[in-house]
This record gives sequence, C-alpha cells and structure tokens, in this order.
Amino acid sequence: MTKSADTVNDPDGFDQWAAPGYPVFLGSEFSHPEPAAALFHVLPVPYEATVSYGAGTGGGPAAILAASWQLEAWDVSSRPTDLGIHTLPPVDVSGDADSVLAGISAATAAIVSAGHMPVMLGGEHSVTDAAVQGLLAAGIEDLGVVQIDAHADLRDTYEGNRRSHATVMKRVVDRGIPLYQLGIRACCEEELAARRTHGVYHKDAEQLVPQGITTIELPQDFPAHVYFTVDVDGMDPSVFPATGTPVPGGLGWYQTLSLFESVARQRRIIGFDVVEFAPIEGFHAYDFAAALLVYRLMGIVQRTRASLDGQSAAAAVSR
Ligand SMILES: [Mn+2]
Repeated sequence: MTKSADTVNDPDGFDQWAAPGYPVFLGSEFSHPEPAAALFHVLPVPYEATVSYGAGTGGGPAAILAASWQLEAWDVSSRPTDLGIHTLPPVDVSGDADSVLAGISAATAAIVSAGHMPVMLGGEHSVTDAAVQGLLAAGIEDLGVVQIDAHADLRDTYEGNRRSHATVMKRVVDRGIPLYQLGIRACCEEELAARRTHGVYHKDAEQLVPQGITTIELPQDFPAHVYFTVDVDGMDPSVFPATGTPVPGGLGWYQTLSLFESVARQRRIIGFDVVEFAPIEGFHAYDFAAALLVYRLMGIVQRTRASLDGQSAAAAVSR
C-alpha cells in the first residue's frame, strides 16, 4: 500500500514533532515513542554551501524523510522502530558557515548528552566535522571516524575554503581523531600526503570492489567509539547516481551495508550520517534508496548492539 506523508493521520499525534516540509522519519508507522525513549534521533541538515559540481544536497533530508514513509518497519533482518526513532526539526542553515556548523555541533551534543544516537541527514559533507565536534563537546572519548566515500576529502583548503565538503576529513584528522576510509577512488597527491601524515587507514575502491571485499578488520588500536559517515557517492553511480560528484567504480548496495556491519560488529557505533544525497526530480527510486539506506544502517546498529554489549560492557556508552 502506498503511504503518503501528506495524507496519513498519526493517531498518536506525533506529527507535532514535524517541521513544515519535514515529515518525521517513518511517520507512517504508529508506534513512535516519546523522544526521550527513542534511541535514534534523526537530525535533518539541509546544508548546501560549498557544493563543487552538481547541486541539490539541500533537498536531501526532506526527500529522505518523505520517502521513509514507504519503508517497511521490518527491514528483513531487524526492526529498528523497536528502538524508537525520533525526528528533530531541521538545523537552521540560513546563517553563515560558522553559525550553521555551530548549530549542528550543539544539536549533536544535545542528542548524545541525553543518551541518544544522532542520525544526521545531509546536506553536504562538511556537516560531518560539526557533528564530530558535537560528540567531543558531549564528552565522548576514544572516538574514531569511519568514512565511506568516493573522495578522500583530505585537502587542507578547497577553492579557498577550509570548511568545504572536500576538506571535511582533514578537519577531522586535524583534531587528532583516527580515521578509516572505505571506497575512496578520488584522492589527489596532497591528500595522499595527508593520509601519511595523519596515519589514515584506508581500503580503497580499487581493492574493495574488484575483490568483492565485504568485511574489514579494524586495527587493534582503533578507538572503541565510532562515528560512521556515509557519503552516498561511495556507492557506484549505477546503484546511486543521485549525488553531486559521482565517480565510477564504487561500492555495491550490499557491499556498503556489509562494510558498515563489519565495523559495527567490532566497535560501538555512537552516531552516523548519510550525506551528499541530491534528489533527482522525477526519480523517486533514489529517494527511497537513501531512506532505505538510513533505515538499514539503523537495523545494523540494532543487530550489533546486543553482541557488543556482551563483549565489552565496559566500553559501552551510557545506553
Ligand atoms: Mn564524496
């Protein structure tokens, strides 16, 4: 049955959380708990300031939220709605870069401090460093970042900007945060040098894709807490072309999910984002794919949490 974000009434009244133009994630399911009881706190960030090629990432969050109404609660392996999904109002992106990024950091810190898991919907990739700042502000220690992406994003500046989507991972490693990159296939010499300087771990597309690699082993000393950033252009354009800077030779759908899961089985995911989705008008298949990606990642978090709790309760964050 087709469910419409415009026409379905929520008998529990949880549409009260929805901002204009921003339906709540999976609002078609009627079992939304109070925000305080929801693990996943979805943060829409329609930020698009430094896009260098194709535009449209500002429309990403609203398209994902609308398409999420077509999802099934059972994702064929798990039921993330059981952990509770709350959708926050979108971050105000009307100001200058400083104020927007500060707003993202504050929102992320508030989510984590209250014991929830931020699920940020981009927006361009520069939002990720702001989320990482928020995690640090909330007192998260022993933090690493894992990135799925076509691009290394390790330039120090790009078109004169230090807070560009093309420099975001340089800002992260500049904070001393360990980084593991997956699926990269666009990496300039400056970025190769940055990888060496900062000891960035990586399994690039040229290795992962032809060999069909679906699991990785994190280094022993990789941090216990992982923030996972998924740039949708990490996937192959044949799978997911709705992005500003597509590059051939990317990850498959199941490969993307498997790599995320292999990390989630080894370390505690404390938040994740899906960024750089640029909806293509008339191609709702990609809106749905992006929404399903977000939901499947929630499902992986759900499935892996229990086993991690058993392994190392001491390493667990508060929830
Ligand atoms: Mn990218």
